[in-house]
Amino acid sequence: MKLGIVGRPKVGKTTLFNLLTRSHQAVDKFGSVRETHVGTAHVPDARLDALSAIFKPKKHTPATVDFVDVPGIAKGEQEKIDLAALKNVDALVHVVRAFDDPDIPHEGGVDPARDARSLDEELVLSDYVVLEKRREKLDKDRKKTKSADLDAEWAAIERCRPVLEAGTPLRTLALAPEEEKRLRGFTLLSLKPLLVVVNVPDSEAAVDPVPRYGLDGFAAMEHVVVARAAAKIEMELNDLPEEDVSAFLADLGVSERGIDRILRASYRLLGVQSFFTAGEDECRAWTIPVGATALDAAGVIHSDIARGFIRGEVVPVEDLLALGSLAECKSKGKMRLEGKEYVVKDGDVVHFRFNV
Ligand SMILES: Nc1nc2c(ncn2[C@@H]2O[C@H](COP(=O)(O)OP(=O)(O)OP(=O)(O)O)[C@@H](O)[C@H]2O)c(=O)[nH]1
Ligand SMILES: [Mg+2]
Repeated sequence: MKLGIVGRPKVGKTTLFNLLTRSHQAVDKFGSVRETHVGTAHVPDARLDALSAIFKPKKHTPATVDFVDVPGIAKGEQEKIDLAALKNVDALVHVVRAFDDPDIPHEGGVDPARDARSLDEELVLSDYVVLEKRREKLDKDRKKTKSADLDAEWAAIERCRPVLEAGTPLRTLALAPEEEKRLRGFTLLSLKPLLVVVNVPDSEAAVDPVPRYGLDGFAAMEHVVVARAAAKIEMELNDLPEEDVSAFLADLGVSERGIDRILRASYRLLGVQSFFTAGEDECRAWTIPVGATALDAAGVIHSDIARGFIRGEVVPVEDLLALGSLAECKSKGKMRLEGKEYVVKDGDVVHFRFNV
């Protein structure tokens, strides 16, 4: 899973990237370093930590999410977007600035809702340009050769065109799988699910409920989730010893760390969840779409396991943590044997039996 961090200049994108991936990329008030960063976040999961406390495995492997942090997109500079870096991202994280800092001017003043809307316009324009280029080429090709493939691609592009011309993001369009397939090769930014992260001032790190910042309309859109972070102060927590972090958070009155909140929101946005494998060798969290079957889950671990699938031995993680061992779960009737079609639940601990 990979997410691209985008936004206006100097809104805290790289700060959020550092927070999520525990990196130390330079963030700075004035300089404009146009750099793209890539990094990996470990998805925090207390259930996996508790499994490792029981099994004391040689390896403890959290789920991961990759992040790409691209340079700021100034107003009207949609053509400078680093499309190559965003090519394969599953979703975009749009950082909007709600913190005020007189040293860091922000074009037009701080206004998260306006920024959210106007960046969307930039994404729409980027997609329009990408598709228009392709359409011109297709038009020529279709005059030379008759091909069902080219026709299908043309139809998919024609479906998007009026939507983009109306200034509407493609994520609002319910594309048929066939259309989606035809468009997959292009980096269509407004088609990606969107996580809007409001970068709030420190004073609001713990304010509940979070001030809405006029983003309700956004939050109500399909394939959009709004979350908040106090990126700078939360990033600084990365460098504190773990035992000081809880005390610090309690002082701030914050119940959930920014990284937890953002990654949870990303999971929700992308419709994914975790299942676990647990044993003395390794305790590991895996990411699968909500609704994935046992066979799909087996395939995420290894194609051989899917190929030779016999059955899954499934225990809900809560039962395993409460009873303390798989043997205990088995004797108390908490372990179920499930076939290929079983729909895996969030937090299932699964052991696959297979034969290849
Ligand atoms: N007060 C405050 N300052 C922040 C916050 N987040 C970022 N900053 C500051 O804003 C400045 C820019 O932060 P960056 O993370 O580099 O912003 P960016 O969006 O990556 O900037 P560009 O990549 O240059 O567009 C730095 O001085 C940060 O310390 C925040 O939550 N609160
Ligand atoms: Mg940056």
